[in-house]
Amino acid sequence: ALRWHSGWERAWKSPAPKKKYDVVIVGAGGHGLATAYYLGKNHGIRNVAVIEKGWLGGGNTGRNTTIIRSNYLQDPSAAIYEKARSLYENLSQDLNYNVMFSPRGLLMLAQTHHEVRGYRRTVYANNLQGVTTEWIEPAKVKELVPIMNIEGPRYPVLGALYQARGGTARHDAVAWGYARACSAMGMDIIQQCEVTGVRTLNGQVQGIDTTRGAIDCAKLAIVVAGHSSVLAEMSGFRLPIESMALQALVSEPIKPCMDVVVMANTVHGYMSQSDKGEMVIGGGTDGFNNYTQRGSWQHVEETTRALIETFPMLSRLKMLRQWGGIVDMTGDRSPILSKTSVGGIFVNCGWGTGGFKAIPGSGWAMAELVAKGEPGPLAAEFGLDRFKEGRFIDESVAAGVAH
Ligand code: FAD
Ligand code: PYC
Repeated sequence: ALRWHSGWERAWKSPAPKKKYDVVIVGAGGHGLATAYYLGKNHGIRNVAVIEKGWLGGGNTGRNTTIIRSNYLQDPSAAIYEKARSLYENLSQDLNYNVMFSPRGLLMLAQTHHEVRGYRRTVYANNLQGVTTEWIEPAKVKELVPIMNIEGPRYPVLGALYQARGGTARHDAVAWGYARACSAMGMDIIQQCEVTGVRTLNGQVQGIDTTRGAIDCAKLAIVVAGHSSVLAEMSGFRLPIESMALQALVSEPIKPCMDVVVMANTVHGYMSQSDKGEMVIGGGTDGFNNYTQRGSWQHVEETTRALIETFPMLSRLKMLRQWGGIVDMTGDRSPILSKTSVGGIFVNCGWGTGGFKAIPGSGWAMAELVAKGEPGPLAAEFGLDRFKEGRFIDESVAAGVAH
């Protein structure tokens, strides 16, 4: 039967770069591709190239643990993450590509009294922000996750912050779906093309140098996550970003045993079950800055040890593989969507350990910023000026991942 599997049309074209574009986006991760998509869809700007040094989706977009939620504390965060979550609800239909959005429910466990107070506060904030979350008691947690030990003894489960329409999506499909839609709009997605320099004249962007030649552009969007500081340096400014590896691992596949996503931020680990049956597990970032896209033994041990009291079944599971991605951390754990000191250059970065869930909302807001030259309501609070003004959007608790 497989002999018919030939001559398939490519999902996206692989053109040679043109000499000039209205907008060049560096980075074909989810955020870069979503920015391109909403530039075309919402603003009619289609003379766009997305430049990628590797393969599209090969950065953090293809390395994350696919958790989607919008249970943040501060108003600007709740707005952009909830916009993203609500776009995820219909993304498969919008892109005509199955991104396997699975709003299976997400729990953030409270395992200290401090966390109980913190998450109750988040529920109140979310209710005011129009984000549907609720506080649930231990018995309800046990009902939702029968395999969980809620008794302790070290870290009993005291309740949880529950978002019923949080969940997961297939990370590659999100990148592929956006890429196919961008290509269909006539945009150029250029892979295996590294940006090596940014050309400016009198404080205005002129274009980029790449391993496939020079490309001119009227506007440049830098959307490269862990390499944001590198691109900023090429452009002649600095960013308040630190890069470090975040790791994850999966177990051997087992029969369905947990149909929600669980984050246990005090012991520090989180877990969901993939459609293939693997337990998808992650912990905190590496404790030092680095550009290492790989896993390490220490993390396998630390993360499984952290989760084992709450999930005793983990003690008998074999781990199958592990990996890492380079995440871009800001001091307040909130993203940057901003103009820069160079005319025509915009940055979208700082999503750190939590940007997969934000992809549609971030792309929507970034497209508006690039198209109009000024941020719209979703991006307005996330400018670089907040670091000078001390106007931080502190999400170090909601980020949920130790750093
Ligand atoms: P990327 O997908 O990294 O894309 C940036 C692209 O830029 C890369 O493809 C890179 O090759 C390219 N690039 C870099 N330099 C250049 C250059 N010079 N020239 C051309 N191209 C260049 N978030 C969640 O919301 N939920 C989760 O469960 C979650 N889990 C995570 C687990 C792990 C292990 C990791 C690593 C991250 C996790 N995240 C999670 C975070 C999330 O993955 C990222 O915030 C998000 O994917 C960032 O997307 P991006 O498009 O900005 O970056
Ligand atoms: O942001 O929800 C998140 C997350 C979970 C695991 C890594 N990031």
